[in-house]
Amino acid sequence: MSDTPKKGWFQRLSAGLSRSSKQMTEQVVSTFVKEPLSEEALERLEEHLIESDLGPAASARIVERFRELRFGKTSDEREIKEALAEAVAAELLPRQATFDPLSGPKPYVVLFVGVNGSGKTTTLGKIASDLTAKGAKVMIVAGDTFRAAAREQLKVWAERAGADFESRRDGADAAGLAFDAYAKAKAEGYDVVLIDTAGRLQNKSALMDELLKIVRVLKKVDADAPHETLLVLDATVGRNALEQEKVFGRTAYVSGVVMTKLDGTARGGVLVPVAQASDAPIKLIGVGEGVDDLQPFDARAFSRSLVGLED
Ligand SMILES: Nc1nc2c(ncn2[C@@H]2O[C@H](COP(=O)(O)OP(=O)(O)O)[C@@H](O)[C@H]2O)c(=O)[nH]1
Ligand SMILES: [Mg+2]
Repeated sequence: MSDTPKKGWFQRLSAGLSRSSKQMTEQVVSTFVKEPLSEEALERLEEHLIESDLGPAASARIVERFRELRFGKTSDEREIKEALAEAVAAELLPRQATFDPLSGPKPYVVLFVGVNGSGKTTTLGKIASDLTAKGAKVMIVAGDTFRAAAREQLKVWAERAGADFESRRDGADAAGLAFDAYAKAKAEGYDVVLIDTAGRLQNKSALMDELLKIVRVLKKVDADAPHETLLVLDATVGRNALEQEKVFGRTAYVSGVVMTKLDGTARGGVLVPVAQASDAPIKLIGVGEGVDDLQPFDARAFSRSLVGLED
């Protein structure tokens, strides 16, 4: 992930966020060019921020900050975008953190949680490939035991990454599998254990019980495990991602958020209210389905790209 050349990944992020940035800045920016700040234009900016899923609270603060940065100035398009990017970055900088499974205890256990379709398995697969490329000994655990297709999809990622794969038959107890796999990983000197989970939200309490049971049995092996619980959220669902954060954030001991599908969505702005609603910081972003399309979250770069600025 972090080994990808910076320019390449920024371009991918920008290409991905171009629909968000168009929606947010195209009309708005032109109303500020060569004009002193007017209340009307500021109001329009606030509306566009809210329409871009940034939410009312963050949008109001961004507009206030933008007003301070721009006060008394007439500017060109670039300066306006710079001021807007700075205002968005001020919201996000305190909500950024790094994911570094190779600097913690071994084996470092990472649990992936989130609703079906959010990108858990894909994110896990990308991380596995990145870690094995760095020479780490990686075990992947198919904790989504309900669907054979889910297991197969994960197995393909494991093979591609050159990671070992632990699974059980349909409907097996996910916690039992997680416990045995972790014990084995410990005995056999693995660096990282990546545990996929089911995401059926039709029965919220059953899902949460299952996740908590997995956490409980992992703690029997090591009280500090799981060392990371990543909540995977899909940006394309817009403000629904906030609801999902509420459901999982409250019960699942989330330590980091991954925002996926920031490529090609007009709703990338939702990362801002999610970052602020969540107790856990944003750690990674997904900008495509490919193995290189997972990136460390960089608040400043994200903000620049969101308003349509280049690196
Ligand atoms: N465009 C895009 N698609 C993604 C991204 N992450 C995951 N996906 C796709 O989203 C779909 C659901 O992902 P999956 O990992 O199976 O979700 P899960 O049900 O949470 O395990 C798959 O088709 C993935 O290829 C991303 O960052 N960008
Ligand atoms: Mg899955």
